[in-house]
Amino acid sequence: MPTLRLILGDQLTPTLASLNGLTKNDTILMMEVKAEGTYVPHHPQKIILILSAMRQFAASLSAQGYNIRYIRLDDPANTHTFAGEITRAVQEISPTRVLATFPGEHRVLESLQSLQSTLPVPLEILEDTRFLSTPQEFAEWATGRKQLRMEYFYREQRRKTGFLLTAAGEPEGGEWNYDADNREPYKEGPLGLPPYPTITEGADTTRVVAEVKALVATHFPAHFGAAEPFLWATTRTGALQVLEHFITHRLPNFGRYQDAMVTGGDFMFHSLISPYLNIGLLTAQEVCTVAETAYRAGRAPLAATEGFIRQILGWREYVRGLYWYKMPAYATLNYFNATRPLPAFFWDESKTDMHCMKEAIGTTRRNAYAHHIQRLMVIGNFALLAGLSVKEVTDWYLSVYADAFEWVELPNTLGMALFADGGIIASKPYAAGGRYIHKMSDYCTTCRYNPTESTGPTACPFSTLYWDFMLRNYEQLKTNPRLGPILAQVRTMPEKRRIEIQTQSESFLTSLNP
Ligand code: FAD
Ligand code: DLZ
Ligand code: SF4
Repeated sequence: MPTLRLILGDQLTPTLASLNGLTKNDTILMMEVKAEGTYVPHHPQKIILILSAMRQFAASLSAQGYNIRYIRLDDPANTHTFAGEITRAVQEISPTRVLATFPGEHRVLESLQSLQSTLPVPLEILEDTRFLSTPQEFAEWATGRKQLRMEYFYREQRRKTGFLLTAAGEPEGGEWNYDADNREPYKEGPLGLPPYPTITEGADTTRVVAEVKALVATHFPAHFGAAEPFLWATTRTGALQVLEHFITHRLPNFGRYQDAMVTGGDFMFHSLISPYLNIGLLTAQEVCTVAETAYRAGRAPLAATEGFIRQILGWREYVRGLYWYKMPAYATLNYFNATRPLPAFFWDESKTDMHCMKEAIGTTRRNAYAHHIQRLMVIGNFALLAGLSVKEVTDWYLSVYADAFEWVELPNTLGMALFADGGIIASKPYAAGGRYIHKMSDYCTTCRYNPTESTGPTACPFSTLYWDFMLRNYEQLKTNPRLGPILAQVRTMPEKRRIEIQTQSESFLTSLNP
């Protein structure tokens, strides 16, 4: 009974559901297709990472004697879509059935579902068991709740999985969440930061990555982002090295500096493992286990370890649950009706004088990476305050980060950063003026703008836009209890001041898209 088993580019895990019960009569289908590289213009490093990891994952299965039908990007018969390649494989191999694992994007699910009615054999879509929770579990948790708050979902996941629990089933140290001990600014400058992890993967990897780089340069020549230096691991071996480097050199300070930003500090104390988790080279279970083991061995403080595990067991699982619970309608939400086109400097940071934006977009271009607070409180905050088009912003995030797959990107961008879901993820918009960025970074000290000024020739655009945002969206925000003190200031703002802010804001916003 030969089965055709699909492995998509973010499903590179040996325990994948569609590989369950694999025999040497079966065929595994892996496809490099142009449509997946262009539905948004992915950063070259993201494409290089995925295709290089796919090729090496296929080679390891092939070395174990399994049949792989591996369609390369430069294969002349390539139809360049998943649907085209699955259909072609079924025609040529005549399997009795096709097995797929639940994909990471709604559009791919739709495409697989429509194939179910056109293929001559059954196509089964199996649960993706690599996550610590299921969409069904999330839906049961969410149904009937007035508010969906990550913290409560996370506590249930802690209880279920046992991470950081005492023998009596209580949270380790007595608290579920140690955020109060975390999140300091960082004062030492980039020289005090840990080095980038050394990744040693061997000659085969070097050869594969070089081949793929050449292919990507030919097939996707105009995409935003530098292909070199390519910093990512493309095998499980390399991904484990990055994880170990994090545990030793970064985890002890992870919580403390989780929200800190410093000029030249592209990676701070972050783990850099999101691309590996998202394409399947690492699993959430093993990453949380390794972090907990480090804590229990006295290698990391509880606050840092809990903060790190919360990002994976809490946020990562929560946004996935929410994505599948709310899609496809979620992608169309636009609470503030934000429609302003993306300014050109999102594709070229030399076109802005805002130092914080230069740093955050610069690391994005160089590394296909920006750390969380750059994504949320610099770029996302700017997009929120400036009323940038939700669709353009979410497409931008989906294309520029090596770890971006819609199940995780969309709730974070549309929900957390842009508040376009009206408060499903966040209880208030993550809106902040220049003072917040000044507190958490050294960016403002070398910026031509002044974070404490919201009007005048050196006013920080974040500070101007912050007040303009509150004025502009007052009606939609006025019932939000968490914004009470700010909105009280908006209500009592002298008219002269309001006009100054609105005039300055209007001229700044007009200058974004000349
Ligand atoms: P660390 O800071 O070391 O965190 C450890 C791990 O926790 C990450 O690897 C990630 O798996 C998980 N994690 C942390 N925060 C989140 C979160 N909010 N949601 C889900 N998982 C989280 N993450 C993605 O994986 N893909 C995306 O496309 C993505 N887009 C984002 C867009 C915006 C606007 C924002 C605000 C956040 C986004 N995030 C996304 C979440 C987070 O910023 C990244 O996971 C993180 O920066 C990845 O770097 P790291 O591995 O060094 O993370
Ligand atoms: C992002 C991406 C790219 C650029 N290319 C491929 C590819 O050629 N083949 C493939 O299987 N996957 C690719 N991916 C990842 C897919 O887009 C990913 O499987 C979906 O986003 C998840 O549904
Ligand atoms: Fe950014 Fe404003 Fe600070 Fe300049 S002054 S770095 S624009 S927050």
